[in-house]
Amino acid sequence: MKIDHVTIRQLKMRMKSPFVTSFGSVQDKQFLIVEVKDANGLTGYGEGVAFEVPWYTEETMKTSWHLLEDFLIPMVLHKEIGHPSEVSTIFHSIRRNNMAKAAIETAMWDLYAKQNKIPLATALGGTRKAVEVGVSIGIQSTTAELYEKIDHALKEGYKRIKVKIKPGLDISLIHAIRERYPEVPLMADANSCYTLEDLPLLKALDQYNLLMIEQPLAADDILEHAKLQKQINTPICLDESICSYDDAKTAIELGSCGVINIKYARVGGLTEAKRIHNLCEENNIKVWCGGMLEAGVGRAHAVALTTLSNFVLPGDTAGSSHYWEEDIIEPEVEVKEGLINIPHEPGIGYRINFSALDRYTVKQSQYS
Ligand code: OSB
Ligand code: MG
Repeated sequence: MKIDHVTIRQLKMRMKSPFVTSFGSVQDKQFLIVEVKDANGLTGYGEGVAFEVPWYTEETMKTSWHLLEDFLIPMVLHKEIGHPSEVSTIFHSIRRNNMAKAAIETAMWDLYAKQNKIPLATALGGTRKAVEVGVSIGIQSTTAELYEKIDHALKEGYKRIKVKIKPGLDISLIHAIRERYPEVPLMADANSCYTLEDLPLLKALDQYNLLMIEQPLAADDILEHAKLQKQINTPICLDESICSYDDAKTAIELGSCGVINIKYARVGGLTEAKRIHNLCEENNIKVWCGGMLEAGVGRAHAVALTTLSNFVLPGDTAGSSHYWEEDIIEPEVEVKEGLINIPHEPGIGYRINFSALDRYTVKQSQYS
């Protein structure tokens, strides 16, 4: 395959409600959409999901734009590439910057699947016809609001509830949720805000029958997570710590986790995500698909990835309407009874809603 034209767009989309974590809040989400085009005019799309502020990983939307424009696009434009799985190898000389890499790597996967007239899920080797999803609920100002969000998610049929915790809003919060929802499949995401000094508190969470605790310690604390996992019963799920196949290998060998949240963008694209998925499968580590509050393009890639066999737990890829008044794809990603049906159309399987895409675009550049 060969691409002759690339467009980067910066979009600004307002979320229905702000998403709050221990690091801050986002409501007007800015991110990138990358379009790659071949000589026949076929197009593939990818989403650059880095936030404006580098709280989750070191990348930002602006660093992604810089990496794409100055390094990554020139490495693939007008080059003959056998298969999209080669793109991550081509990018090997560029360190990290995984979300920038994923933005164009996923677009190449979409284009490849369209060129071959197969769904992206099939191109990736996925077999599921539908995937299970849960929701991730940000920090709410009051418990009443949290209950309202949980009630709504359960009514919509989501398969599990994830809540964000932070120091001062952890045991009391989980306790309150368990009082009201004793049986709901529940997990907590700490986004790296504890240290091993918080061991008593993390141990105390064991009594609440959580499915897992996500990323309790710092991103580079893979060793400390192994020490923690030996002392708590709740399975640890790593998110921020796993940015590559090698990170996953280290975590598995050390016993740092029982579960890995795979986000294709955090690991540099679908190819690396699949390698990590396979490694976890061989080592009995369960995986599920995380989210980055994506718009439709990024969401469609995540949904396709989730069709691989070891995605055995519900993901964070809720339906479009959970986040947006109007998404940039048609049809939107829809969740029924906690399931997303995998589209049959070639590529990501959803069409771009160009009228919405244009309305949300605040800046764009073309490369050919
Ligand atoms: O830690 O999984 C996370 C959102 C932004 C950044 C990091 C995380 C999250 C979420 C929400 O938990 C996932 C989603 O709904 O897309
Ligand atoms: Mg997380």
